[in-house]
Amino acid sequence: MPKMRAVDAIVLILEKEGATEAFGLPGAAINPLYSAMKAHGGIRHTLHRHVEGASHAADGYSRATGKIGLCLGTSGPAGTDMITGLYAAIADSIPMLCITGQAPTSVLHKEDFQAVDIESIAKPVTKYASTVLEPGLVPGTFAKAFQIMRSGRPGPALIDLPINVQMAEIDFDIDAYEPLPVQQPQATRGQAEKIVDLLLSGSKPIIIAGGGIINANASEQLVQLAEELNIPVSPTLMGWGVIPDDHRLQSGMVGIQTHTKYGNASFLESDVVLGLGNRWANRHTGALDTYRAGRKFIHVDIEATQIGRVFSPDLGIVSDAKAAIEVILEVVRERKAAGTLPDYSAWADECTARKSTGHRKTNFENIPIKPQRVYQEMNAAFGQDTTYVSTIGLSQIAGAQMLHVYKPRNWINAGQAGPLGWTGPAALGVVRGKPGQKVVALSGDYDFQFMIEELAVGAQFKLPYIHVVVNNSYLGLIRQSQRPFEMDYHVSLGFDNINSPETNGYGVDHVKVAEGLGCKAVRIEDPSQLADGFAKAGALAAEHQVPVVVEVILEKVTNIAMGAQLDAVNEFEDLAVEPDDAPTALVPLGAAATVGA
Ligand SMILES: Cc1ncc(C[n+]2csc(CCOP(=O)(O)OP(=O)(O)O)c2C)c(N)n1
Ligand SMILES: [Mg+2]
Repeated sequence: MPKMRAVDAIVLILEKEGATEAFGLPGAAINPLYSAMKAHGGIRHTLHRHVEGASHAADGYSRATGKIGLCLGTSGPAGTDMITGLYAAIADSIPMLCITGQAPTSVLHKEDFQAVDIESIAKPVTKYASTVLEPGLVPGTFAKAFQIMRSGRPGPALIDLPINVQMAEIDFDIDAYEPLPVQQPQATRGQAEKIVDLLLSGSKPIIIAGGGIINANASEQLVQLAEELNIPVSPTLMGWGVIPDDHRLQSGMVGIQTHTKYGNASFLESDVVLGLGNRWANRHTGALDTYRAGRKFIHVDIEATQIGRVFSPDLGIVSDAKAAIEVILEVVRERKAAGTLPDYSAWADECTARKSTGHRKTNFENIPIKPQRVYQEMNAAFGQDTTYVSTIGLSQIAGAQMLHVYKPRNWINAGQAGPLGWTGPAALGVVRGKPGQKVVALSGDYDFQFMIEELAVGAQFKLPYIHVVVNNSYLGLIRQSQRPFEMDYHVSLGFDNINSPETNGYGVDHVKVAEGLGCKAVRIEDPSQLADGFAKAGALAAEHQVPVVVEVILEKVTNIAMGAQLDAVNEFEDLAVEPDDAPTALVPLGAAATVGA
C-alpha cells in the first residue's frame, strides 16, 4: 500500500465521498490538512471571517445541493464557534461535516494552548463526533462519519484531528476505499395498504409534507401522489417547495406563525392527516388539542424514535419518504384502476377555492414602509426560480406568510434552531451550491448585524446574491413577544448615528457597512421605489459579482399575525377587502368561483 500523511488520505477520501466544497479558516493546528488540500487541488475552499459563518455556509451549501458541505477550523475556539452551526444543522436534519485541528495527543490532558474537548462539546449536536487518537483510524473514522450522516435521519458530524495524527504516515490506497453502504428503512407493501386504508377512510384527507421529502429528493413523487388521490397538500416550513405554491392542490402552509389563513382553515376542516417526513413542530401544530381534535393521524418518518415523540399517531410507519411514497403510489394506482378510489374532487376544489380567501393586505402606500408591501414587491420582482434564504424574526415569519416558493430547495431556512446571523453566511453557501442562480436572502436588521463581516467573504470570492434587509430598528419578534409583559425592554436598536444623520435615529448605517465590506447597497424609504431598487440590485450583483444589500426602512412597529392555536391566530393588521389589496396573492381575492373549475 502507498504510504502518505493521514491528511493526504483525508483529501482523497473527501473527494471520493463527493464532499469537495469547504468553508472555513486555517489555524496552526489544522495547517497540515490545509497543506494537503493545497497539494491536491480538488477541494474548493472559501475563506470565512468567522468560523460560525463558515459552519452556516457549509449548512446552506448542503441544503441547497443535497451534498455534504465541509466546515474546517483549527483547535479550541474554532470548534466551539462551530457549535451553533452544528445545532442548526442537526435540528433540521442536514448533513454537514465539521473538521477541527487539535493539540497533539500527548498533551490533551495538559491544558495545552487551545486544546478543548470538542468531541464532548459537539456530541449533543451531532450524529457522530470523534477525536481521532490513532493515525490508522483516520480512514475508517471518515468512512463511518459519512455513512452515519447519510443513514436514516440525516445530520452533521464532527471529526477532530490532533496535529500529530494529521502528520503521521499511514498505509492508504484510495482505490481500496469505498464509501460505506447506506440503508434507509423502506415501507412495505403491507404497510402502504394500511396507510391507504386509513387515509381513504376519511372524507377530507390532507397530506402534511415535511422536509424529509426534500432530503429524500421525492418532491415529484409527492406531487404525483397528491394528483392521483386528488387531495390537498400542506407543506411544512421545512417542506416548503415540495409542491409549487401555485399548484391547485397546494392548500397553504399550516401554523401559528408561518402560515396562511386559508391553509389553517383547510387543515381545520380535514379529518385524516398523513404526515410524510415531518416532525409535528410546535410552530406548525400550535396547541395540540386544537390540532388533533376530530382528526386521525398517520405519521411516516425515517427515524423510528420520531414516531410518537410529539403525540401518538393512529398509524406510525418508519420509512424513507421516497420509499414510502412510491409504494403508496403503487397501491393508490391499483385502486384507481379498480375503481375503488373515493372521489375527493369536491373536497379538493373546496380547498383550492379557499386559496382566494383570507388574504392579508399587502398593498400599503405608507412611508415608513410597511413590511407587507416589501413581500408583495419581492413576489413581483423575483421569479419562480428564486431561492430564498432566511432564519428568524418577524421578517422570516411575515416573509413565509406572504412570499411564494415553487421548487424544492428554493426555501432555505434554519427552521428549528433559528440562530440570528445564519442568513448571510448560509446564503453564501447557497450561492456556492447554485452558481449563476438567483439567490435572495431576507433578514431583519438584527439578524443582518450578526455575522455582518461575512459580506466581505462574498466580496472577496465573488459570490453575488441580493440581501433584503427589512430595518425596523427593533428586535421585532421579541418586541412583539414582550407585549404580554407590557414592556418594550432592550429591544430597540435605534440611536442617533453621529456619522450618518440620514439614518434618522434608526442607528446602524447598513449601507455604509456593506460598502465598507466591499459590497454594493441601496437604501429604500418609499414603497414606490422598491421595484426599481430590486431591479437595480440585480443589475449590480450581475455587474460586480458581489452581494448587494437592499435595505428597506420600515415602520418601527408592525405586529405580525400569530397565536397559540390554529383557530385563534391574532390578526394585528388589515386583511384585504378587494383583490388590489393583495395583488400578488396566489389566487386573487374572491376568485373562488373560477378556481374550482
Ligand atoms: C442567537 C440568537 N439570539 C436570540 C434570538 C432570539 N430572537 C429571535 S428573533 C430576534 C429579533 C430579531 O430581530 P430582527 O433580525 O431585526 O428581525 P425582526 O423581528 O425585527 O424582523 C431575537 C433576538 C435568536 N433567535 N438567536
Ligand atoms: Mg428588526
